[in-house]
Order: sequence, then structure tokens, then C-alpha cells
Amino acid sequence: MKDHWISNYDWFALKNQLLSNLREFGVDLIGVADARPFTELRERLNQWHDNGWASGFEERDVDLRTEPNRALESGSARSIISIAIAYPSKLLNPPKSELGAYRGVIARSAWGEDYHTVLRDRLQRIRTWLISRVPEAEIVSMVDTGVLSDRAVAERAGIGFSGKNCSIISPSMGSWLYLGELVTNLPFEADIPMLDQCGTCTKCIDACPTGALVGPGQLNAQTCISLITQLKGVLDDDQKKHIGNRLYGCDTCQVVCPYNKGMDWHLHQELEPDPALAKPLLKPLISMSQRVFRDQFGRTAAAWRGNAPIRRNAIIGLGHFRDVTAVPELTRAMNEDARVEIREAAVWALGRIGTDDARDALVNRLASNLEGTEVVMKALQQALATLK
Ligand code: B12
Ligand code: SF4
Ligand code: SF4
Repeated sequence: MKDHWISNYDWFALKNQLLSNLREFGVDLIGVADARPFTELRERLNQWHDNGWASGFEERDVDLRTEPNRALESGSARSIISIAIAYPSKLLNPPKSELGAYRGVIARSAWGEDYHTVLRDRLQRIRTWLISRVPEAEIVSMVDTGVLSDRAVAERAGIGFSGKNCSIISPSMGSWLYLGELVTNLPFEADIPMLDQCGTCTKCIDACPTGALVGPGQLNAQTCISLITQLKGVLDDDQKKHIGNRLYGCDTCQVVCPYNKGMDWHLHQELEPDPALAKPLLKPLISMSQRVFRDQFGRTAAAWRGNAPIRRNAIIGLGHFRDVTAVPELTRAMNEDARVEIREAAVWALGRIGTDDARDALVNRLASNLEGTEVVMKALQQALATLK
């Protein structure tokens, strides 16, 4: 019989050991979900894609996303171990934006070392532990880039409930949590899923700057600022308006959540933020080279889209602050940068700043006839028309 080994183990005792070992594994919450298909999620994902609300970053194959069996070569997944690691929400010595030294904001989930690396390390520790006890174990680990919905797994495993802001919220730890899981062929008993505890609160929906939370637990990712900061290329005026000085990600719908009040976890050295990187000065980012970007942001989760979106967002941030001291750097970016989205954003920012030297720079650029890209030409004309 293929699965004769199952009866050789005391699964109840093994699960208890697994759960009580969480500190040794370096994780903060752990739970077990059964591996049945996620039927409710299937419908929800189909609807999400049909509405055009998906982000484009997630796995598109809904079968793979909702059928844990497909994750294992044997096709017989029996349990999914869900883990959560809590991250800091406050900077101990936050640098301040000052006139001529304005700063941008990196979302908390991208502070410290890239969580993919940290969670993979923890998942590997659990895998090694399991295999040392059950050599027949078949295990596939996932974090973020895996096919399953990390949140749907965590909810089913009782790690937390699914909030109206879409986040998994632990009543004891809040939602500043990274999630990951191990799909296994091990017949652990499942924990009890956690039910919604938002009650009548709607703070996150009310606070979302773009109305991206179209309903409780329903996100139009296309208008979510977190996605917008990560898009490549030129942003439209609405997108520019909403990102403000955010360089990567958006935390608004979690900051306002009552379950996050007082939640600030400093439990993992790797996740400790460098305040100067969590709130970087904007001006040096305008012309940040690839090498400097790799040195500064390369180990963080904000690096995966490359340096152009962060540079573009920094320029937009300077436009929002109307930083007159940035005009020379912005002018250089508008005239010389090889990337269209950087030149376009520089034009927009100079238009917002609107001082005499900013306007002169725009006029000279238009008159030079050197700008060969339509979208930048349009931005130049629009900026000058607005300044008039
Ligand atoms: C694509 C993606 C995004 C997209 C879309 C986000 C979204 N809400 O779907 C964008 C780029 C916008 C994004 C942003 C963020 N993300 Co993201 N993202 C993902 C990714 C890769 C897939 C998410 C997905 O499939 N969404 C599709 C929706 C439909 O499903 P879901 O949210 O996964 O599942 C829930 C719903 O389906 C709901 N549901 C199912 N059936 C039903 C039925 C009813 C009636 C209801 C009401 C709900 C409901 O319950 C499920 C569990 O909560 C996951 C990693 C992964 N592989 O899962 C990370 C992940 C969700 N992201 C994460 C984080 C941290 C963020 C940000 C906070 C980052 C930031 N600071 O900017 C924001 C938060 C934005 C928000 N309000 O959700 C964490 C969430 C951790 C947590 N505590 O919940 C994840 C799990 C990554 C990780 N491994 O830690 N993200
Ligand atoms: S991350 Fe920001 S834009 Fe996206 S849903 Fe939350 S508050 Fe709205
Ligand atoms: S802000 Fe309120 S509604 Fe939104 S997730 Fe938190 S408790 Fe739920």
C-alpha cells in the first residue's frame, strides 16, 4: 500500500510538538489548514479577474491557486502548515522631512531584509524538522510568489481573520504579518478557521484614498496605491495625485485598523528597519544609479521592480512637496534621463513647483525640440498651459 507509513506515526503528538516549537523555528504564529480545494476562493478569483480588478502579479491559473493537491507531485496534499512572522510598524528614530530635505515613505512590509528570504529560511527549518521525523514527508513551501493564496490558507489555519481591508488580522498580533505555508502529505488535524471580527467597523474602507476597497474584503487592485507605486512606466495624473510621497507600497488601510493599535513587533533582527532607508531623502533618488540602488535597496522587498519606479515616485513626491531646491536636479532628469517615465515625472514635478526657474526649464525644453516622445511632449504642454 502506497501510504502504509501513515499509521507508523502519532500525528496528534507530532502536531503538538510542531506547534510548541514555534520559537525554535523563529516564527510567531503557526496553524494547520486542511488541504481541501478552496472553492469559495475559486469563485472570488474568477469574479476578480472578470471585473478587471486583479493586479497582474498573482498566478493566473485559478485551478493551481485553489487546489492544493496540485502543488505536490504525488497529488495527495493532506494538510497545509501556515506560518506568520510579525514585523515592526514603528521606527525608533524616525527621520523628519524638512524644507529642502524631503523624505519619501517605504511601506512597512518592505522595511528590513526582504521577507521572502526570511520566511524561506523559517519554512526550511520546519521542513528539515518534519523530514527528520517523517522521512516519507512530501513538502512544498510557498511565500508570496507561490501559487496558493497565502491569506486564504492562513485564514483556514486559524492564524487570523480576513479583515475588510483584505488583510489577515490576528486578534493578538494585528495585521503587520508576513505569511507563508508548507503544503504537505502529512495527515495533521486541522485547526479551526477564524471568523470575521470586524463587526460594524469600516475605518479601512473610509480611509482608503482611492476607494480601492470597493466593499468589505474586496479590492480593485488596479486602483490600489500599493500596486500603483509598483507599476512600471508613466503614471497618469490621478495616479500621481494619489501616491503622494509613497515610494513603495501603501499602509493606510492597516494604520487605521483598531486591531493594529499599539502593535509594533521587533522580534526578528533581520526585519529591523534602517530609518534612513524606510524614509529616504527624495532628492538623491532622482538620479540614483543601478549600483547605488542595489547597495541601498537590494536586500529589501522594495527592490523587485528595479530602480525606475522608485526614482519616478521620488520625483512625484518632490512635486507634491513643491521642493524648489530640487529644480536643478529635476531639470537635469527632464533633459537627460534615458527613461521616459523619469522625464515625464520630472516635467510634472517642475510644473507643480512652478517657480520662474522651473517654468524657464520647461519652456527651454519645449523650444529645444529635443524631446522625441509624445507622452513627455504632452506633459510639457500641459505643465506650461497650467502655469499660464
Ligand atoms: C497580488 C497581491 C497583491 C496585490 C493585490 C492585493 C489583494 N488584496 O488581492 C497588491 C499589489 C495590490 C498587493 C498589495 C498589498 N499586499 Co499583497 N499580495 C498579493 C499576492 C501575491 C496575491 C493576493 C491574491 O491572490 N489576491 C486575490 C484575492 C481575491 O484573494 P486573497 O486576498 O489572497 O484572499 C482573500 C480573499 O479571497 C477573501 N475571500 C475569499 N472568499 C471570500 C468570500 C467573501 C464573501 C469575502 C468577503 C472574502 C473572501 O479571503 C481570502 C483571505 O483573506 C499575495 C501573496 C499570495 N500568494 O497570496 C500578497 C499578500 C496578500 N500581500 C501582502 C501584503 C503585506 C500587501 C500590502 C500590505 C503591501 C503594502 N504595504 O503595500 C498591500 C495590501 C493591500 C490590500 N489592502 O490588500 C501579504 C498580506 C499579509 C496579511 N497579513 O494579510 C501577502 C499574503 C504576502 C505575504 N506572503 O505575506 N498585494
Ligand atoms: S493599500 Fe492603500 S490604496 Fe490599497 S486598499 Fe489599502 S489604503 Fe487603499
Ligand atoms: S479597520 Fe475595521 S473594518 Fe477594517 S479591517 Fe480593521 S477592524 Fe476590520
